[in-house]
Amino acid sequence: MAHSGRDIGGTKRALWRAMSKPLEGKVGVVFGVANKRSIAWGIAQAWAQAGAKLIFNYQGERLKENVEELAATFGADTPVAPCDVSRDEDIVKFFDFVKGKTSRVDLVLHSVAFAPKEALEGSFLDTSREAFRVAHDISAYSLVAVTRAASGLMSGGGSVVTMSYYGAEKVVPHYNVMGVAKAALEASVRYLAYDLGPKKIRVNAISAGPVNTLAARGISGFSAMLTHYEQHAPLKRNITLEELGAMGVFLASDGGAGVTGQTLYVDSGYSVMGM
Ligand code: NAD
Ligand code: 0WE
Repeated sequence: MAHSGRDIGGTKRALWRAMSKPLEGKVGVVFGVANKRSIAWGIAQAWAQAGAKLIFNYQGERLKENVEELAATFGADTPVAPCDVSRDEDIVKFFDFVKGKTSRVDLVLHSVAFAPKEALEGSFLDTSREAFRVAHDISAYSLVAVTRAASGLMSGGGSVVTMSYYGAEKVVPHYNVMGVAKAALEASVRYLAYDLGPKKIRVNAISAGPVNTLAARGISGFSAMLTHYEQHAPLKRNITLEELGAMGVFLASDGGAGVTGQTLYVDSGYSVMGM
């Protein structure tokens, strides 16, 4: 009786731990924190809360202090290193740094996008060859490059999560070449899922409703978009970083074990509307 009582206690504790810390023992690499409003920061906080140890990139010296300060909230020893994803040599150096900190990676968050500002202003028809190239390089190809580099360290399988937006499948005025790049990103998610499935590495995208971040703030008419979602989305409100974090934890954990190649919407239901 005393013996079985101890066993049940141990089983209960293990169950409680699995439920409250679903990412305990996992190591994650996070790309795309610029500041505390970044979607990457929202998902990183949820991953850390769920028990994961994290390693962060920052894009350039301008963002170094920001990211170091945020990362340090998970402990002063949280690794942070530079990586501009448009540079192959940066990606090699960054993953050499990662290898110095951990022998295995389980999770990757890719929360990076960029198009030259002028490409998000006029009409899509006027997109230059260079703006098209840059948008696709940084916003879509970088997922392939980062996933390939990380997959060498994902010996126990894992989960790769990237961020998309509805402009990938429907026309959102002024999203322009970013919409085309997000379509390439979502297709890349499917092909990567096929290639990496045999290694038990899952690859998925979260398609987020509008969030007031650095990348969004520069966009003229962005606050009108937030209001539009409040009026027209089924939930009649905008989404939160916490809700993106919760979806990030689901995809990273065993809850998402059968899910790969997908684009999952965290958009207050906006994308189901026909009018
Ligand atoms: P953000 O500005 O906080 O994050 C964008 C990040 O991309 C920054 O950290 C920036 O440093 C990084 N980045 C850009 N070029 C880079 C490069 N060459 N190398 C390395 N990093 C680079 O804005 P965010 O809104 O959090 O954007 C994150 C992701 O979420 C993007 O993929 C964006 O398209 C997507 N998204 C945003 C919204 C929104 O409304 N904010 C909605 C849906 C999807
Ligand atoms: O993916 C994005 C934005 C990504 C982005 C933002 C910028 C602003 C600064 C990419 N490149 C740049 N380049 C810059 O110079 N979103 C989903 C947010 C967003 O951007 C829009 C949107 C929405 C939503 C642009 C036009 C219309 C809607």
